[in-house]
Amino acid sequence: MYVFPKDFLWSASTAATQIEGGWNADGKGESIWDTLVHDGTGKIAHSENADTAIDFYHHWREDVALMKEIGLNAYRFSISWSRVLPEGTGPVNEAGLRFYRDLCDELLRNGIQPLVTLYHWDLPTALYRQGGWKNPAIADWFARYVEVVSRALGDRVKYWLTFNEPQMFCGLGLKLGVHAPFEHNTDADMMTVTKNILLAHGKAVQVLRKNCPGARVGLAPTGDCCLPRDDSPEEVERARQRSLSPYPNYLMSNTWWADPVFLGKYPAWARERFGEQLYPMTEEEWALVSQPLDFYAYNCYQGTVDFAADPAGYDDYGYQGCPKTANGWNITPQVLYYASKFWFQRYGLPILITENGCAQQDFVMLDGKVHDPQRVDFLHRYLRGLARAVDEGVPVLGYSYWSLFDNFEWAAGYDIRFGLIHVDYKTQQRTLKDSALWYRDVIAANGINL
Ligand code: GBH
Repeated sequence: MYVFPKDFLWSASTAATQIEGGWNADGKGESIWDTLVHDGTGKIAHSENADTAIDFYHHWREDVALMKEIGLNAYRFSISWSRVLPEGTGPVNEAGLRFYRDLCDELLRNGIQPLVTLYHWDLPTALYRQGGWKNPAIADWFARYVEVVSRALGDRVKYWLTFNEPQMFCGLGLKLGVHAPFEHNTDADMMTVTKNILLAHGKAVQVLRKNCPGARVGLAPTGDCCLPRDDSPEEVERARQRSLSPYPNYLMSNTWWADPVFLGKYPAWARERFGEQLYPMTEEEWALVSQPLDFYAYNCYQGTVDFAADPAGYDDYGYQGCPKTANGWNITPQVLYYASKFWFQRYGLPILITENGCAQQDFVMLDGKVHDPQRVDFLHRYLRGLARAVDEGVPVLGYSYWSLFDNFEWAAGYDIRFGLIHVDYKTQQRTLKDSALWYRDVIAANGINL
């Protein structure tokens, strides 16, 4: 029997580009996930795009009713910068702001806390054309955007996340060329980008503290958590050290981002590795970047495990026969336990799991239902992993399943389904999967039945 805190946030997550559609509705400007998909720069599976996605822009009322049916007491979503500021800077699109205001009101009426992500990868194209994250002006562009959003929503939203996974939009988007803007930049450029993102985060936190007194502010990083081969203290320590190292590469690591933000300094390995090449920072800049935050959020999918006796041989391959999700990710339920422990130990803040979930090959069956026992089992095991951390005294504020809906899975298009709610993309028909009903029972019991 597990005891979760009384006010535990039981949530599910989405992101604007992946669900909204309405890519040019009511004055919305374009983002790089519109422009660079339309013009063929990005290679998306089956040449799909996010133009309509699950058309949340027109279905949000019925979709909030589904959240209520599941019993969520929180819902994580992101704001589309170019819906609010079509050119990224300049004039405000009131219709865009109204959409998010109405959504928040509907959530609150249903007892659902909005958890707002300010940037989930959809950079306005107008800013991309001016250099995007490489242009030092972007910290002020972002601060202005956050000013506009927080003035409009500050009285409704308590939980704010500045960035979703700098690891991924830098690593996949600006270094490996897999995500928009599909670029392969040099390490020198990535130093500038890193600094610009850190400063943008810092300025955004300042704006949020000013406009939303009482707000709880963080960001939502990801990064590999390495698992020990057994529970011995030596093994656990080795896995912890590995999780703090520049693995699998520096941009995608945990500490490249978290040490500056939460500790106000470069990770030790970065000095050794980059020396004078490191982005320069003044005392004032460190203070701006590392303002106190209220929690350590974490997007968590799989732990990395050993595949060989070689202690340096960590890999995401797992081990022979390791259970996998439909897109080949390892099923490693203890990762929520170890990650919560490791991050709490290092950064000393309560943990908020902002993403965790699995892809399966779901479809509506002959009986009209979507039976997804694999996802139910995945959720059950992972939540037990999290509960173990709670039992050992790690403060955990909440858990947000990725994703509430099947949706546009970036470069993988629509083949991959992560949702608790199945979406038929031809009809936009929603169907609660068995896992949604199972999650409803867990929420109703506050996890005591896990
Ligand atoms: C999240 O990123 C995104 O925030 C969300 O928008 C997206 O839809 C969701 O994932 C599902 O993809 O790449 O095989 O080496 C997750 C990022 C994915 C980073 C797993 C680490 C390791 C597995 N993480 N990845 S692999």
